[in-house]
Amino acid sequence: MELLSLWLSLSFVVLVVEWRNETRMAAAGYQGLCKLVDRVADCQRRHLDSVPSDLPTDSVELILDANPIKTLEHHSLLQYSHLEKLSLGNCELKCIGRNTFQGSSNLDTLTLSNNFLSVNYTESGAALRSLLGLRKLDLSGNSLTEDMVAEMLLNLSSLESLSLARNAIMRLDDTVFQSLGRLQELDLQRNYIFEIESGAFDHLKWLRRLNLAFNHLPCIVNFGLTQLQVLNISYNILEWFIADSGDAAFELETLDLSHNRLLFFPFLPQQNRLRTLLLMDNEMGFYRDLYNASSPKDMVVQFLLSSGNVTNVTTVNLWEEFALSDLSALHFLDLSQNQLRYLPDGFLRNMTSLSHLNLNQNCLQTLYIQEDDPPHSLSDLNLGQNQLSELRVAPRLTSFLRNLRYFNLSSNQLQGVPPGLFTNTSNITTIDLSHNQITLCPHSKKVSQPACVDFRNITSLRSLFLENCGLAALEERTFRGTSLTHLDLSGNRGVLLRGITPLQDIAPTLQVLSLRDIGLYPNGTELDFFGFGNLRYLDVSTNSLTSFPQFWGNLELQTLDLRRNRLTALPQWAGSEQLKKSLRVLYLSQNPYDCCWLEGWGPLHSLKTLLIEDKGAVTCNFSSNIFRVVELPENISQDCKWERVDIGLLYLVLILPTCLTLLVACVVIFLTFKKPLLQVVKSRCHWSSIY
Ligand SMILES: *[C@@H]1O[C@H](CO)[C@@H](O)[C@H](O)[C@H]1NC(C)=O
Ligand SMILES: *[C@@H]1O[C@H](CO)[C@@H](O)[C@H](O)[C@H]1NC(C)=O
Ligand SMILES: *[C@@H]1O[C@H](CO)[C@@H](O)[C@H](O)[C@H]1NC(C)=O
Ligand SMILES: *[C@@H]1O[C@H](CO)[C@@H](O)[C@H](O)[C@H]1NC(C)=O
Ligand SMILES: *[C@@H]1O[C@H](CO)[C@@H](O)[C@H](O)[C@H]1NC(C)=O
Ligand SMILES: *[C@@H]1O[C@H](CO)[C@@H](O)[C@H](O)[C@H]1NC(C)=O
Ligand SMILES: *[C@@H]1O[C@H](CO)[C@@H](O)[C@H](O)[C@H]1NC(C)=O
Ligand SMILES: *[C@@H]1O[C@H](CO)[C@@H](O)[C@H](O)[C@H]1NC(C)=O
Ligand SMILES: *[C@@H]1O[C@H](CO)[C@@H](O)[C@H](O)[C@H]1NC(C)=O
Ligand SMILES: *[C@@H]1O[C@H](CO)[C@@H](O)[C@H](O)[C@H]1NC(C)=O
Ligand SMILES: *[C@@H]1O[C@H](CO)[C@@H](O)[C@H](O)[C@H]1NC(C)=O
Ligand SMILES: CC(=O)N[C@H]1CO[C@H](CO)[C@@H](O)[C@@H]1O
Repeated sequence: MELLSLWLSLSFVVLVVEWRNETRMAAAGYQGLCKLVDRVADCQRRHLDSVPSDLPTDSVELILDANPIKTLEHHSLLQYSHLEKLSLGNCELKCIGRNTFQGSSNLDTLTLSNNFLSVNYTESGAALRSLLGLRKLDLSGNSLTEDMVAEMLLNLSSLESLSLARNAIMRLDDTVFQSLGRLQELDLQRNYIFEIESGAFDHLKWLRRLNLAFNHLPCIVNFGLTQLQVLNISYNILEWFIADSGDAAFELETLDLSHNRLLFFPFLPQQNRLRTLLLMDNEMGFYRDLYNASSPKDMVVQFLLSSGNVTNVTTVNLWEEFALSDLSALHFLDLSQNQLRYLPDGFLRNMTSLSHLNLNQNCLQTLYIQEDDPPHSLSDLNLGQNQLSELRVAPRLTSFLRNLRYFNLSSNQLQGVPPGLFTNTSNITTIDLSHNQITLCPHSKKVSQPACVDFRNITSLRSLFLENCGLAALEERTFRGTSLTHLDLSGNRGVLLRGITPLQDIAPTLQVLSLRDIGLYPNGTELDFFGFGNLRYLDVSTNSLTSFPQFWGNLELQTLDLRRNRLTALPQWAGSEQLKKSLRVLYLSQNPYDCCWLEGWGPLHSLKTLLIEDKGAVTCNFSSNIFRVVELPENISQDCKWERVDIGLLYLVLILPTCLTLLVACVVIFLTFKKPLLQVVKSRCHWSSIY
């Protein structure tokens, strides 16, 4: 018995091996143009004008992209009856013969993107109709109109995923997709759709993902696709988005309405599962403050929807509708680049799962932080580029913002932040206060400065951005108790007036340091980076350094930015072997280098590990001309040599004639004035007229 089973299993192994190697043999025997891997024939870009007939007949996937196959003939695929995937993208395909797929009953995925199937869509459509098991079809980029699409999609009832992106569809009526009862994913982006008739998607009972991005839709009214999970209508010209006002439960999880012209917060389904709501780059605002709260009747908009002789009226209350929808599942809300001047009272309160809130680039003027508003779940809050002049916190609020990790307040008009704003933010890692006027709290507690900011002891803080904050010279211990890795102090002139010691507390952890335009001394002596063992990126551009800073200690910089200083000579790397080894990227341009002081260029340039990012822009001066260092004429360095070696001689040559002339002149003058004397002497001594 055991013997029998052993024999059986052995023969099974042999059989399997033989079967497996049969296919390999077929592949091994193949000598054609294509690449064969595991029953996949890859024939991309082989200049084929028809489907090769010498491929293994049991191939399951055929990739024929980018070949000039203008028509697919009836017989082309006959022998490949195992085919499951066929890709014919970018093939200049104009026509698929109607019987082409008759033997391809296993075909599951068909890619026909970027062809010319609009030329003979009747014939090609008839061909598709024989694919009874097709699940995935890509017809993107074929210049198809809605009528062509309607015909080509007839009876493709097995389709689950369809791409019609980049075609010429303008309207959708209720016949186009009527046979696609199993469709789950539909991509219609980059067409010219300006109208969708009601009922166009009614047959698509299983549709989960719909992409209508980059079309010309002016509004969505009575949106009722309850089963949809992802809807993308970004980059249209939507002014309204109004969901069915009934209380049907919507499955919608992701709604992308960004880059439209919405004037109001969208009227969302009351019951939904929205997790992601993207409303970036619209023209939204809240308008309640323009009206008297006592007269809510003024805030009603009525929509007249007419279809034939039937006219429906939809009445929308601009404030209440928003309030009614349940957004308790919302995680991600992007309201950036809109016209929000304020957030309505309690706007965020019921978004109890909200973790990311982006209000960047709006017109917010004040923000009032109250109990549960914003919700505790918030971890990323971006309020950058608003007009915030005041940030208020409800009194005795202690536990707010406790999950906050990222807080961006850059480019506002803040003069300070509420005292203790950061005391409870125990998870915060990133704070951006750039482009606000702030004051750092002084050490002595006696001086009371209510609006000052204190970063000390925020142990979780890693990245701090304080560009252009009008900071005075840092005191010592300003960052004590933090483990900052990124620090930006750029644009605060004189912030390191007392040297770099205020940064000593964070020296061991600091990795990225920006000291752009802070008025560093010309000689850069205060840049003593001893102990900054982890510093990898240093920006000292836009200062007045006249010589390459001496970096002491074992600094292992990888990126160094020296642009816009007053350097006249290139770095010589003396005493910084370490730097030479570690440095990967260097910026040098916009310095007044002297063309005769470029000895450093050769060695720098030849360092294989170093990239001089702005190499082409490095210039130098020679006798008031400006040259690009990379294309410095040979004669200039000659001139420099000559100039430097013979400089003494030059002076001598220049000065000697002058001196000689002067000397002669002196002698002449002397002799001229002394002549009478000589004569006197002569006359007195005329008795001894020896000559
Ligand atoms: C489409 O192809 C069929 C079959 O090849 C042909 O009879 C018909 O004339 C073609 N139509 C056009 C518009 O090219
Ligand atoms: C579509 O399929 C139905 C039956 O399933 C058939 O009656 C009809 O003729 C088909 N239409 C086309 C255009 O093939
Ligand atoms: C919506 O479509 C646009 C264009 O393809 C894309 O950039 C964006 O990421 C999509 N949105 C979502 C949420 O996937
Ligand atoms: C709002 O109501 C107050 C009194 O309640 C009134 O004085 C004021 O004029 C009203 N403003 C507008 C714009 O109607
Ligand atoms: C008008 O409303 C009725 C009932 O709510 C609805 O069946 C019909 O489809 C609507 N018509 C339009 C054009 O929205
Ligand atoms: C609309 O017009 C059709 C005929 O065109 C008529 O039968 C129907 O009763 C009309 N409906 C209404 C609501 O007037
Ligand atoms: C927030 O939710 C509570 C109860 O969950 C509800 O009573 C209240 O009306 C909601 N507020 C808003 C603004 O939706
Ligand atoms: C903060 O937002 C501004 C735009 O408002 C952006 O430029 C900056 O990179 C953001 N800061 C951080 C740390 O992401
Ligand atoms: C915030 O920190 C607390 C402990 O300090 C931790 O329990 C919680 O998970 C953190 N939250 C996030 C979002 O990291
Ligand atoms: C920071 O914490 C240390 C010890 O935990 C404490 O001694 C010091 O007073 C704190 N400093 C500030 C400014 O809170
Ligand atoms: C560097 O410049 C500053 C101010 O110009 C000066 O006080 C300091 O003595 C200079 N240090 C050296 C070493 O030249
Ligand atoms: C399992 C097995 O025997 N595989 C063999 C199939 O044939 C190739 C050569 O064509 C061998 O390398 C494999 O070991």
